[in-house]
Amino acid sequence: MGEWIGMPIVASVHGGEIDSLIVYLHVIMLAAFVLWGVFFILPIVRRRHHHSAETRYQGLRGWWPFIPVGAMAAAELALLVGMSFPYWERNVAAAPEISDETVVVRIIGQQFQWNIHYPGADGIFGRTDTTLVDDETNPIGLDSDDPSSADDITSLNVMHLPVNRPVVVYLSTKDVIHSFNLTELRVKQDAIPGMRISVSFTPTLTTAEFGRRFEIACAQLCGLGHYRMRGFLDVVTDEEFNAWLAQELERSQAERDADWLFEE
Ligand SMILES: [Cu+2]
Repeated sequence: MGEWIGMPIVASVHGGEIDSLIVYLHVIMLAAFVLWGVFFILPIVRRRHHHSAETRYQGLRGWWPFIPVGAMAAAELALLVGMSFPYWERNVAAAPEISDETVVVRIIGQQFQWNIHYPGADGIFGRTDTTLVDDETNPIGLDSDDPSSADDITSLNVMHLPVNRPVVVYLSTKDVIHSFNLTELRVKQDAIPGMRISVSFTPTLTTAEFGRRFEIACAQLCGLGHYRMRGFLDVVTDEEFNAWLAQELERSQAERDADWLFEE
């Protein structure tokens, strides 16, 4: 439906619903524009044609203007109660459902990059600590002494996700407010200091089908380097995803080993 008003292609399960809401809102606003236009212009035209008409100062009389006003209010209320509230309840307010299928990722915004953290094969995120943060070697402050850290994967500005599997992102930020935005997946969520916010979605279109990489944009002006706070999302098949995880694990571990050698 979104293509009617020039929305970008939809690449997630919930995206169509968001687009319908936006389209309905535009239809209502168009109706309001036409209705109010007529409402204001009609008296002017009538006045021009009836020179004998007297100006009345006591304001509008009669009940008929309440019809369009009431209709408009009813349409907006229907959209809010019938579509927005149920959508919010299902997709935003409800706690994320995590099954064996679910891919869980932490994303930590920072001026001016997206740090991406996968829990690895054990499914448990290693401990992180702000005192361990090193902007060059350990931007998320992963604790190498925690056994669950050993298979964790950290990646900078590049996220991979398998197609058609539910994703839960735990979004946080190291400094100011950022906003995690995947336009084609209709995902946009502020990252707020001191909060861990979950975002759920299911990608339905692979990067290959889309024809180019999905862009992770920061949708909140977050400082001088905001324009370059840009990452990429590759949606791939399950096999490609597992191959990428294996390769990234090797890279992450090699990088960490190098850092530990350096520290000694
Ligand atoms: Cu930002």
